[in-house]
Amino acid sequence: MATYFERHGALRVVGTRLSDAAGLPVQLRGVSTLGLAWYPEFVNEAGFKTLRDDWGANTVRLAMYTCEEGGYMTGGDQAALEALIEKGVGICAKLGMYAIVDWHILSDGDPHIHMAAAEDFFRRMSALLADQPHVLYEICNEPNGAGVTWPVVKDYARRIIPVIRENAPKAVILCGTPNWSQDVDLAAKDPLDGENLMYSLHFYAATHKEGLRAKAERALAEGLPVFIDEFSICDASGDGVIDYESAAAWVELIQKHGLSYIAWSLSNRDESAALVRADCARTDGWAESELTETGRWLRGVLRRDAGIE
Ligand code: IDC
Repeated sequence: MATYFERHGALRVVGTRLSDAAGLPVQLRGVSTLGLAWYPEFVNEAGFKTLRDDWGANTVRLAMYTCEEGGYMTGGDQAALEALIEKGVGICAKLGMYAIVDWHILSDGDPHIHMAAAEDFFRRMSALLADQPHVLYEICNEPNGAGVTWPVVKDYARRIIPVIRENAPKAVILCGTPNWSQDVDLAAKDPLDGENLMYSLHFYAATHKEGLRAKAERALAEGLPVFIDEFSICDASGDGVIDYESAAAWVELIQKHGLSYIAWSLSNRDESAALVRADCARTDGWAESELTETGRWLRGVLRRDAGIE
């Protein structure tokens, strides 16, 4: 069977929708790694193949923390991290999946803090991956903090996007939004200029409910292309109880608008958001019983959307 990439090829943005070369809407569905520095072993071909064939995923997000422990700017081995991204992107190419290169800011709430490093990173990564049309670039995971307003994020984006465009003029670029990538309504009032740009919306279903869904609806109604490049169904700490009712309401919104969605996280960390059980050491070929509650829920949603069974 043709892979999702074989069927759709290079992507572009048409109106609010992510679309393929022929202009038909596509929906990227998949998982995000946890910090690449922490769980490098999950970037492996057999594991991604399980995600593709058994779960029905068509995309993997490669999350590289900038400032958490062992991050790119906080003592991490930069060459090793970049090699891991290149490895993940290569596996996705081989399997016909899409790959998202994520500059995962978090405690560094203002993306300007490491602006020069971000420029350098995206210049080199986009040069390295220039001829790989399955790659999307996510330029700042979750801007946050007092003063990190949409104009501030927009200023950062206006500096980084041209750097990527020099090498990958048509690649889809995902831009974070203020307040941990929740304030898509602010971006909708004042979007960036340029093509093939989408805006991040992140939710954790037990914390984020009607209020955030309403924001998403407003942004979409105003024509903003929204991409859910991170979410889970527990609370915003990545842990705590799962809220299945809120999760179902989010799935409804996702399906209503054909939004792309990427779940946090491909790891066996002992927390609710992890997809693999903490007592399972496998990095591929997981049995259902080796998945967490979140993992089993996600697999079900992905399989249904992929038309498996
Ligand atoms: C969390 C991880 C957790 C880790 C922490 C670091 O799940 O294991 O210790 O980061 O501070 C986000 C972030 C994402 C968070 C996640 C859960 O993008 O990095 O991961 N989350 O808190 N935004 C909302 C929730």
